[in-house]
Formats: sequence, structure tokens, C-alpha cells
Amino acid sequence: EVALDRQDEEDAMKDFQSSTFVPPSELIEQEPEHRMKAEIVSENVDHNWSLAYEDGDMKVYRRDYEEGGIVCDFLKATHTVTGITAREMAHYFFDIDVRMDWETTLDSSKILEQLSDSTLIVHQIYKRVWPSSQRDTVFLSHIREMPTHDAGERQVNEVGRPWIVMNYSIEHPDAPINKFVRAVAVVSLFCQTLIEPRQEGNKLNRDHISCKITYISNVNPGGWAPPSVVRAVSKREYPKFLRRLSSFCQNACEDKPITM
Ligand code: 6CM
Repeated sequence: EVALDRQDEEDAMKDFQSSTFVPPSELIEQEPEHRMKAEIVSENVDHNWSLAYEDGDMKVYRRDYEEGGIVCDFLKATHTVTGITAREMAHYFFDIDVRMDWETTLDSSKILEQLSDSTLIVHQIYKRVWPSSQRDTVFLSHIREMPTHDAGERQVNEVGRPWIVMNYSIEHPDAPINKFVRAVAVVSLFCQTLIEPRQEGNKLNRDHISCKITYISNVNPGGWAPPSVVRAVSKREYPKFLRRLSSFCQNACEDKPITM
């Protein structure tokens, strides 16, 4: 019976990989009306969202949402990071080799499977937040350059194509739920390159470029956790994450040629 279960899991995984591995672009192009439409990355923030944090170019919005008393608030943040491109930002957010250099909420981050250069299955264990139990997540992580026609509104001074990283929770036979409470997350980081107009003949350098990021996250902490603690942690951690990831990228790119 155990062997059959395992086979079932493997079959399910194969189905999953072959069916949903690359979302067809026409799904993104025209999103019909539905109750989750406001969560789509290029949608604007409306009256349903409240500004939770603001500092310079960084804005963090949230929308209250609970499932059975568990806080699963929607979070959306925008930020503009000088000196780097969309591709560079997306790359460092995706690259698990540098994750521990900027992410402070983790005990560990491990690749369970590498499906391609642009798609990984990752297992992460988070630091315990008092007084709740320690959490882990298993998610599919995918990076891609988007065709411009899928990208929604273009920014003033935007050049090239946007890049996106999507992390969304899945199950995996190599990381069964046992020791930790399994949190479930849907995260996406959407990056656009902006270039300041410059005088003709002036060579492009890092002072002319910046990366506009739109980050969305929806985390179900999986199992009850005190709402006040969840909201306090998220209020503190998201701005911190955005700042740390941004300065990590700026430092990493400083002396490197610009990658568009
Ligand atoms: O997006 C972020 N990081 C990515 C790379 O690690 C990845 C991670 C997504 C999952 C975030 C879920 C955290 C769930 C753990 C909950 C632990 C606290 C429980 C509180 C109980 C009181 O997409 C940056 C994520 C920044 C997190 C603040």
C-alpha cells in the first residue's frame, strides 16, 4: 500500500509538471472579471487596500483577509531601486545561492528539484516566531522574461521587457508535512527597467537606470497563529525584506556590466 501511495504521488507530480509548468501567455493577456482580479500583478491599488508602510519610493499596501480565523492578508508593495535592471533584480530574488544573504526570516532554503534553469522546487524552513510554531514552505519557483504585450501598462521611461518571478506552494514527496506547520504562499515579484533620458552620445551607466518592482504576496500561515502577531510580523518584515533585497542587488551589481 505504501508503494502505491508513493507511485500515486509521483504520477501526480508528473501530471503537475507537464500540465502547469509553463502558463500560456494568453492566460495573462486578458484577465476576465472575478473576485481575485485585484490580486493580479498589474492591477492598481484601489480603496480596498490600505497603505501599511511608506518610505521614499517604497509603498507597502495590505488588504485584510481571513480564512477560518487565520490571517491571510493580501500584500502588495511597489518600490523603485536605483542602479539595477529588472533582469538583475529578478535574478537575485530567484537565485537560491544568495538567498541567505538577504532573507532574514529563514533557517534554511534547499532545492528539492531543479526542473530547468528557470524552474525549481524549493523547501524553506523559517525561524520560529514566538509564541507560534515553526513554519516551513514548499514551493515552485519560476523566473521568466515576459513578452511586452503581456505586461499591462508600461511605465514612463520603461525599456526592454519586464521580468517576473513566481513562487507558489505545492506539495512534494521529499518534503512531507511532519515537523513544522506548513505555510502556503503565493508570491510574485514583477520587475520593470526604467531609463532616465540622457544626452545623445552619453554612454549608459548605472546612474541612468532603475528597476520598478511590484511585489505581491498572500501567505496562509497554515494553522492558527495569533492575528496580532502575524500582522505585526508582516508589518515589520516586508519593508525589511524589500530594503535588504534592494541593497543586496545594488551591491552585487555595482562593479558589473549592466545586464538588460
Ligand atoms: O518573498 C519573499 N521571499 C521569497 C524567497 O524566500 C519567497 C518566500 C515566500 C514565503 C513567505 C512565507 C513566509 C511564511 C512563514 C511564516 C512565518 C511567520 C509565522 C508567523 C506566525 C505568528 O517568496 C520575502 C518574504 C518576506 C516575508 C516577510
